[in-house]
Amino acid sequence: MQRNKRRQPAIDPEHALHLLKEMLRIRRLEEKCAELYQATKIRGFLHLYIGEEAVAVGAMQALESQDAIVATYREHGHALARGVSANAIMAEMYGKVEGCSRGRGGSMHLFDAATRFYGGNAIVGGGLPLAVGLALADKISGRQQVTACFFGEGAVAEGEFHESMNLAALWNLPVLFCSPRCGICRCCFAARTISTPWARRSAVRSRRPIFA
Ligand SMILES: Cc1ncc(C[n+]2csc(CCOP(=O)(O)OP(=O)(O)O)c2C)c(N)n1
Repeated sequence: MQRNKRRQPAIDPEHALHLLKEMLRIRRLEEKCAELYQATKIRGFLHLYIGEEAVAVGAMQALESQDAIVATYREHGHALARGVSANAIMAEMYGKVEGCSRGRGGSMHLFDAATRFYGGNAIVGGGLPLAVGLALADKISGRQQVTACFFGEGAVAEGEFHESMNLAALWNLPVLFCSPRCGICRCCFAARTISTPWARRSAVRSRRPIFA
C-alpha cells in the first residue's frame, strides 16, 4: 500500500499542545496532592490518576459543556479536565468550605453542578446507575445531552454494571461508558475477579485486559 505523504495529522499541533498541557496540569496537581498526603496535610483516602490522564483529557474533547460527567473515586483528573478549578479541588482535599463539595466530600467526592460534574464516587460501580439516571432525565426532558460515565474494570463484577448496561440499551439512553484498558482492579488482576472463560484465559496468561 502506498503511503499518502500529503496526509495531514489527525490533530493539529496547536490542539495537540493543548491536550498535552491539560494532561500535565492533572499530573502536576496530583503530584502535589501526593506530596501533601505524605505530609499528612491531606487526610482520608487519596487515589491518583497518574498514567491515565489521556483518558479523561481525550474523552472531554468529544463532550460539550452541557453534557454530564460521572466518574470514580480516582476522579481528580476528570474534574480538572472538565473545568472544575484547581483551587476548588485543592480546597476540597483540605476539607475547606471553599472546596467544590464545600469540604464535605474530600478526594473521592469532588462534585460541581455548574460544570455538570456529578462526582466522584467511593463505591465501585456506584456511578453507573447515576449516569443512567442522568441520561434518562435528559432524554425524558428532550435535552440533547450525553452523559459520560467513567469506571474501572473492577465495576464489571458489580451487579449495577449489568443493570445499568441493560437499562441503557433497553431505553436507548445517551450514555457513553468509558473504561480504561489496564486489566487491574486497584490491587488485583481483573481476571481474578471476573469469571468469564475468555477473560480468565486472555488476562491471566498474557496479563492482558479483559475487554478490547
Ligand atoms: C462496592 C465496593 N466494593 C468494594 C470496594 C473496595 N474497593 C476499592 S477500590 C477497589 C478496586 C476497584 O478497581 P477498579 O474499579 O478497576 O478501579 P481502579 O482502582 O483499578 O482504577 C475495590 C474492590 C468499594 N470501594 N466498593
